[in-house]
Amino acid sequence: MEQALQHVLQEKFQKDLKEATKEEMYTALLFVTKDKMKHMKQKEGDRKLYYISAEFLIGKLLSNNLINLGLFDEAKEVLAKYGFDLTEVEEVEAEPSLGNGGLGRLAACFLDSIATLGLAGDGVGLNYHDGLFLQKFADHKQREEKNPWITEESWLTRTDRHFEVPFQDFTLTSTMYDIDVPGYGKDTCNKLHLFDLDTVDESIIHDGIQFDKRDIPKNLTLFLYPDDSDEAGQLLRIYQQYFMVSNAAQLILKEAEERGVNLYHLHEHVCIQINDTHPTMVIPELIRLLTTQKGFNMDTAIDVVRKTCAYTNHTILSEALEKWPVSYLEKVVPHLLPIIRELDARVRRDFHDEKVYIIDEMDRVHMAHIDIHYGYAVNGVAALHTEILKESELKPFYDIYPEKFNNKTNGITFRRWLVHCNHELADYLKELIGKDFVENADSLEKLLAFRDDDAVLERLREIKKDAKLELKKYLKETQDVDIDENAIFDIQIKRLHEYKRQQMNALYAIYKYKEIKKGHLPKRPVTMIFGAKAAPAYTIAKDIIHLILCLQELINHDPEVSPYLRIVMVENYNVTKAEKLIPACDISEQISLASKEASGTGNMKFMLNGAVTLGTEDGANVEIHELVGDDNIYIFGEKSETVIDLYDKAAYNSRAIYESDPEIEELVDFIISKQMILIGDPVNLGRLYKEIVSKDWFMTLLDLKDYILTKERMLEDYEDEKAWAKKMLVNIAKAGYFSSDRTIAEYNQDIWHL
Ligand code: T68
Repeated sequence: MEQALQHVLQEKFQKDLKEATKEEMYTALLFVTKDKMKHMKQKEGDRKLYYISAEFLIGKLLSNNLINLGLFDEAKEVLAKYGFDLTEVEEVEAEPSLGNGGLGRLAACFLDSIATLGLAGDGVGLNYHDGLFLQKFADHKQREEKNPWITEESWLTRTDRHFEVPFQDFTLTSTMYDIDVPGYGKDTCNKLHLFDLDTVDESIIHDGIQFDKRDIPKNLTLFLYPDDSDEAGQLLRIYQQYFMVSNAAQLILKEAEERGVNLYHLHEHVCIQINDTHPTMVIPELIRLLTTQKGFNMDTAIDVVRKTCAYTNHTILSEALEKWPVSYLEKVVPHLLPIIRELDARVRRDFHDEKVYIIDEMDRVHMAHIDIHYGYAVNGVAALHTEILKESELKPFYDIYPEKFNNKTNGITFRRWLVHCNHELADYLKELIGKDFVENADSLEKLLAFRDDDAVLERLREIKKDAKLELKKYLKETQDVDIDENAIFDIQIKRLHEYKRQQMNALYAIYKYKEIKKGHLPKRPVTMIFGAKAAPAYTIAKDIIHLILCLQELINHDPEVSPYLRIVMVENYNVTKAEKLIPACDISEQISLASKEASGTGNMKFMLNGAVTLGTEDGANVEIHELVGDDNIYIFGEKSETVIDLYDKAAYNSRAIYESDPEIEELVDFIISKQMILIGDPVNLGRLYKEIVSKDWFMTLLDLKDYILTKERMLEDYEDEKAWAKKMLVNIAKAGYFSSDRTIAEYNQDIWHL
């Protein structure tokens, strides 16, 4: 390592290890690591997986690659010898923000696990130059800025693969870039293939993240999901999706032919996982290529494709289920329409239920319906979610194809979410139970033997305290905020969405503020930490951010209150910030309206790092609850059956709750109180107030009181330090089930058969 670094520094910068800057040292590490991976091959296998996804939220790669290659300790030592701190050197790396949230991060965890299990599987996606926008706060509001992450030297390697992608008005030539994906402790390496266009022009971006949405050759891979609130935005999304899948389909066929595969047996050698509906057009595209270029007839092409593709559903929110107007597809990819119409005609011939048609009476194409009819497997991402798909959202399909439906409860990679982000805890666990858990997550259960060991419990608390101190330092340096490491850290970090109910947590802050004002002081201070980006066109989500930022201003500057309660909204929440926040958390907020959060994966990361969940019976919280038992989780709120019933009967009435309960009324009214209006914008606060009182689509007021009571009980319980440390221990010990290695082993066993 020392020689290799020395060599790069000499060659590239004519410098010695002693003289290098942090930036140069980072580049040297990048080169050495990339060079090592260049010589690693993909494991040979009969069947190869292509995981197609519009998002891969991979995060920074240096440490993770070093860990997986077994080079981390050595690199750290060499750097230390020359006065460098690896953590600081890593700060140089820009985070590739190629995803929105859970779905994209899941894809990244999956790539890590696929490689670690030694399976042949590559990711396929797009190389967005600016990824997701950079969030800035100004006037207590979110501003969006561009977020370029590609530097001259990066993990991307330009390849000489190019494909022609035909659109209605022009044909574009793609370039494929690769990022290596090494498995932990393996000598093989998979790839993430990211397609791009050489003509993309970052200089067309102006005023934050504005650009001409119609200039496709210049804008196609500029941003991850640009604002799709208008027609131009939606058309751009279709351009992006088709570009992604046409490249994927051409790559898959080319690699199959290079491997000598008889395309009539494609399904025996290739498997395609469609991550949500964004890559659905790969189905008609493959059928088009097989019939127009490879001599297949329609029946055979459909049959082969059906046996090749599998689909994962990540949401039941109907607004997130893609339905493209036929007229839009006509404008962008008219050559796919005859195929889509043929697929629809076959469905109409076989089934007489319009709920399962592909093209509806409003002439919209239901992308998920294509996946379900013309794929061989459909999975949800947590037990409850899959049950809801089978019993309500996708029931008509489940009735037709019960054998296609299966559950794959999500997971997270322990390499990033424990070994990398929480060295101190990982090292201590290795000392206690051996290092086996890094690859064999179930062995974390060995920790249970220490549940009554005072020294172990004490050490777990110390480790938590250290992580809190680290976070305190980080927030001071990056955002100039002061927090108290002796406070309870209560954290909600995830995309801003009404169903995730950050607004309910904000109403708790109002409750606590008022209590403290009345002289009811908590035994120990509480620090409420939020991190969330709102989609640029999602008005109410932005209003909720405004509410939180105004509360932060009010509470942190009130000398009577701030010694007991603080609010911190972390700017530009991303993977890198998650890695700092999660180890420091005491209370993990997982408070979505039951039935709405398909799984959640943040809940798993927090648990693994010894936080205790405050949550509803939703998504994977249900499974966490089953694993840790009633004593080690705090569950509140209505259950999913009740919620679904309320929706079915249209029986929820937030105004009735508001008007009949003076305590709730007082909290909600505070949003538009004089003090708040003095700080904030009456338009935003007024709109949010009105939304909650007169609509409250995600039933905040329904669960508010139970939430407050449960959180108060949790704060009380925290004071029994030993009992709390035991809860931490049980959570860590039981987190093994949520390793993405387990999830991927199940995908392979039940769906992929690699
Ligand atoms: C998330 N979905 C689920 N979607 O919300 C979460 N959607 O419960 C689950 O744990 C996670 O997927 C992994 O399964 C998303 O993150 C998106 O980001 C998204 C993006 C574009 C369009 C629709």
